[in-house]
Amino acid sequence: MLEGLREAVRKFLGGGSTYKDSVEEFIRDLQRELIRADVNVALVKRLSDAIRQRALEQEPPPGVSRRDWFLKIVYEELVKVFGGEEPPSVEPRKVPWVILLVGVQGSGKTTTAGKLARFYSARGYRVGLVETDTYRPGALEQLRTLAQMSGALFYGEPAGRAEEIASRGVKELESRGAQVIIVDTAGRHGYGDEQALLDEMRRIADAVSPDEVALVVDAAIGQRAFDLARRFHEATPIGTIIVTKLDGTAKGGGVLSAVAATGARVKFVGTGEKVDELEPFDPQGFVSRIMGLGDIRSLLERVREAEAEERAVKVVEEDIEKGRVNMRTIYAQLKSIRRLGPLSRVLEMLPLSTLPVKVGDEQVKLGEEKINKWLHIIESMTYEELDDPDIIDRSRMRRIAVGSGTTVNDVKELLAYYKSVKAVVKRLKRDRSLLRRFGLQAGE
Ligand SMILES: Nc1nc2c(ncn2[C@@H]2O[C@H](COP(=O)(O)OP(=O)(O)OP(=O)(O)O)[C@@H](O)[C@H]2O)c(=O)[nH]1
Ligand SMILES: [Mg+2]
Repeated sequence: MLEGLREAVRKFLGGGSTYKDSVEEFIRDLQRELIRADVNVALVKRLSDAIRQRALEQEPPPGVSRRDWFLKIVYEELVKVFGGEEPPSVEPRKVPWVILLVGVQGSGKTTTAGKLARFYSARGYRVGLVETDTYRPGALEQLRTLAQMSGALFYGEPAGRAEEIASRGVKELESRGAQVIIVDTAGRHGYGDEQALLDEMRRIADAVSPDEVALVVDAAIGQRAFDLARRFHEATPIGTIIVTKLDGTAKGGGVLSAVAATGARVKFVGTGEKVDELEPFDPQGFVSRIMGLGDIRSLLERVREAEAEERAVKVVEEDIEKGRVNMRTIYAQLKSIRRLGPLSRVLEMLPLSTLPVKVGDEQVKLGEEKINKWLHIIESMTYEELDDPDIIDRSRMRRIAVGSGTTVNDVKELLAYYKSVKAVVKRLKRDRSLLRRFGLQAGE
């Protein structure tokens, strides 16, 4: 599903045509892939517009290429389409946690009941399964076998009213200590229409007051899942959605985006017939996978680091402007020097790091090694010391040196550097013309 997206990402990162042309080409590839996966056309249009607009309006932080920045935007917009940032919680919030599985015939309810039993058993819960389907011959035995395979408790009756079986089943399993109880329902009825199914579902829900109603949807129905989920939701508020058979269709993108568009959450996806082929659905993981996991992970990491640096640089700038320098300022400054290297924009803006600093007779050169050592030293300081380094006396120096695996002399050297920076900043603050010359004035 959406296999072509990975190729489009690779092509885009590879360069070739101009940035603008590449963006348009990528958006076309993306649209084609999404529509092939049965994602709703209006949704695809909205997504493309959002991506294009952000790509035009937002500038990458320093150190991030425009292509990386663009793909980060694509990633974020796709995550929104497929369900948002938060992976859904699969943990029961009370005991017993009763899950009612509903869905049309053949969607995979009974199979999923078995998979859920296996999933929760593996997490250490005592699980119970209830079969209420008396229409489908063999349903009882199908689920009993699945229960045995995962060591779950089982309750079922060969005939009777579904809501009464459900009610007796939940009570019985609860008394036997089940912590997660999964109620399977029929997809096929004597009357054979959807209304009969929805009515029965409502009666069962009234009888057992489930903590979660999970709609089981076959991925092959694609974007039609939108209307299906809505109809079920009107009958009984659907808590979550489980998409099955994602392994067997190209329409996975359609079903996942359609479900997200209803506001419901996809909690699990089924990826095969076997009892362990069920996984919690994580929109971020899903989007990373379709875009090419390795590429996207490292790209997002690069952008995140650059953004953190940009914030650090802002802190330094603000502190300098206000004439307020403490060890946190030094830390932020050292970090930005280390990451961006001497030729970066940051250093041009920060006269401090280019000023020769005298400590005793030796001139301090801020080499990579020294910066790392100093960062360790600062990390060993208390909040009090960070805010007011002047309180660091001989005994505090010893403690900090031990804590950071350095020597008292190293700590002294850093403190001397701090004092010289502070002095420079004071001087800069006094001399506003100098400040202006270095472009550090607010608003410039
Ligand atoms: N490939 C694949 N097949 C699945 C998956 N989940 C279920 N199936 C298959 O789908 C078919 C129907 O599954 P059931 O669990 O019996 O469906 P149901 O919703 O209980 O059906 P009714 O009780 O008749 O409404 C079976 O052949 C399952 O093996 C899945 O995630 N992947
Ligand atoms: Mg069934």
